[in-house]
Amino acid sequence: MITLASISEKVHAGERITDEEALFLFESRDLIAVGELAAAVNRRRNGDRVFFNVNRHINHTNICVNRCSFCAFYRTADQPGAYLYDLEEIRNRATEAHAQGATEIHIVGGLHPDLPFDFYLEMLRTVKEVSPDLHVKAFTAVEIEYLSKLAGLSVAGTLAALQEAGLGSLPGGGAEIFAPAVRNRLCPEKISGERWLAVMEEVHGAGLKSNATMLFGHIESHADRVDHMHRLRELQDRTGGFQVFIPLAFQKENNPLGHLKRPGPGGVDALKTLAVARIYLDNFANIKAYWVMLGLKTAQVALSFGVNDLDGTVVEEKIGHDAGAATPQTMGRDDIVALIRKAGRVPVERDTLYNELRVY
Ligand code: V47
Repeated sequence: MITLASISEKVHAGERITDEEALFLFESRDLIAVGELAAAVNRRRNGDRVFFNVNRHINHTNICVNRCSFCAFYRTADQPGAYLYDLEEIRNRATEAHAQGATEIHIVGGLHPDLPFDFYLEMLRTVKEVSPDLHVKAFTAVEIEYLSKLAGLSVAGTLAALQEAGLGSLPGGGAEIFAPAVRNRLCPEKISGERWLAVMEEVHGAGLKSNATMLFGHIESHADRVDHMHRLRELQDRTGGFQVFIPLAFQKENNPLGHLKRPGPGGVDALKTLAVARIYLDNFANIKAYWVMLGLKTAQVALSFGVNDLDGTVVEEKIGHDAGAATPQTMGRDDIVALIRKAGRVPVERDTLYNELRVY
């Protein structure tokens, strides 16, 4: 019989937990016990250290051919509010970020119906021209698949061209929920979960690191979350290319899914999800609390529930804020350091590839 004690014994012995055990943890009403177990796993790996980075997000366009039901960000080209940055606007943002000490530019955007492949290469080159030291983490697996069609190249060929132009690693977006029954309701036009994973396998095969996300707190079940993490753990066993797992808390405003009276996850659900992820994903080095979607207070408390990474300064965030996120657009380096210190932990500034830059 599965009990909290039997799971705890396994985890303390360094053994991997099963899907059934992960489900048991999700269904447990003992949030504190689950959190303590996750905190113990994290303490063993990372001690008191909590990572953050100084970064800037650039969402170059919100024009998108995929009309995902959870998304408040996308527009069709003729809708009010549709936008596309030109290379000058990209350069200005990268220049500003570099002046503010950013080490990373995080670029993702909609699947624009008629930009040439060259635009994407130019975007990367533009950032690298601002400073070759800026790491460009860009394009989800969904965008990579789209770009490969656009370029008429294989995924490997597309990645090689993007790398040549300055691509440094990939963010983890577009994963949503892999289970087909849910995915078909969330984003029927998006590539399948299997394809997302296959593209990431090629990304890792090309020697690039990536992140992995899971959009939670909408129509998915606990079993769907376990299935999602199962597929990630399995791929990670084969490639080791994922740097961090990032559960993204669903924001409910201005999107059809929210209008179905889906309120998004509460604090208890968010903390439990991060904790179960820390316990289950034994081959992931880092678990990130993305403060933009979680809220600052929940993100801070998450540091006692297995989390060792808070993302970064962000600066300009549209995807969560268009969907009603109540957090600020940005946090200064000092704000993040204070937030971590006030949780009794040690702030460590990292670069995108998790090299330590400075201990505060
Ligand atoms: O794929 C869209 C999500 C993702 C909503 O890799 C929403 O370091 C909540 O992936 N409520 C993009 N989430 C953002 C993302 C990300 C963010 C920060 C760091 C990293 C990283 C990756 O945002 C999308 C989608 O899953 N999203 N709409 C919404 N209403």
